[in-house]
Amino acid sequence: MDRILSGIKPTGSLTLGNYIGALRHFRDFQDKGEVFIFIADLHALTLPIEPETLRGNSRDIAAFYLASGLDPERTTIFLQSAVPQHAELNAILQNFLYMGELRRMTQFKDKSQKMRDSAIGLGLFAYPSLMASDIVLYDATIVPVGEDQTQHVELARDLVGRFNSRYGEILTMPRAEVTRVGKRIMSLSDPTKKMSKSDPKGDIFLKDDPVSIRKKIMSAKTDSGSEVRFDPVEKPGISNLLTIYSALSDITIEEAEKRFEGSRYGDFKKAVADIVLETLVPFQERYRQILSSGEYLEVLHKGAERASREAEKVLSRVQHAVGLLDE
Ligand code: ATP
Ligand code: LTN
Repeated sequence: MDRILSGIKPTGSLTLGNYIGALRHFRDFQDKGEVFIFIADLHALTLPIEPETLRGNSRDIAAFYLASGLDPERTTIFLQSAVPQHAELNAILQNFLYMGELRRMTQFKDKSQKMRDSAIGLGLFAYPSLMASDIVLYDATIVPVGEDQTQHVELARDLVGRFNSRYGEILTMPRAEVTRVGKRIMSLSDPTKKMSKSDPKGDIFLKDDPVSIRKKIMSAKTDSGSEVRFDPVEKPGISNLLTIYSALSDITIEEAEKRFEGSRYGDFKKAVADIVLETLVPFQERYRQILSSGEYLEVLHKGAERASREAEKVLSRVQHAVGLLDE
């Protein structure tokens, strides 16, 4: 049976990109194997963040997980920091990743680009080591993520190969699973850039009110010409909206193109806004209700207990393999 694991870091308010690329798929995996979904709060500390913001974001993600249909009876939902084995395993596995390969990580390059060396935290550089630890700690075989995270999963795979060739078959080999449509949703104001919760220009946030969601979509940057056609190079804006539309209506891009053949940009945008709101409005209602009832607290508590029991098994295996005394 597959073990499925993924997480989102509470660095900001979740976007439509997070929803389409990651969150909406988690629920479907519940029928395919044993699912572990966590809030990567330790990873959120890799860039400066206010304590209250971090706490609020973590609560929000817990509520969004439940609102998206994750069933705590079937899925283990927890905070990364509540399971100390993540940090313990990382202390061992970080020795099997090398400076050269960490330096090549696109996310590190993007995030550290505008920073002075003296301001870049070690945790940002070592981010993929903790992420690899998250993955192998649960013997995960499938890791559902958006495209931007596949490089980290590849590195985790390298680490598993390296570790196992030294110590035997100790760690389980994971693979990334990326959604067919919507693996990289772009910003609405600059469709050449990824929609990202820490760079909020032109983003749709899952918490936005319906009026501003519609406004953002209606004023999304489009391209010259008037044809609704998928062409990410010549028509990045329209292509991004087509991707959002197809992902949320569960049809192919070609089908969506056909549906809007001959439509004007304005009518097309209106249809995109309709489908986004149809999806998000009921979702937001569930989210608000879960947050005010506080039911997520009990879920996180039980989740951490269950996760910790599973994590301990792998941690012990690794500690023993590398020669740490375990009697
Ligand atoms: P940050 O801006 O803090 O780097 P982010 O918005 O990129 O955050 P993450 O926490 O890194 O979000 O990602 C959570 C999940 O959402 C990951 O699986 C990631 O691949 C996916 N994801 C993030 N942004 C997008 C996007 N624009 N399109 C599709 N998937 C995305
Ligand atoms: N880096 C991921 C969050 C994350 C994650 C993981 C995802 C941390 N550990 C393990 C999948 C598996 C991100 O930014 N979304």
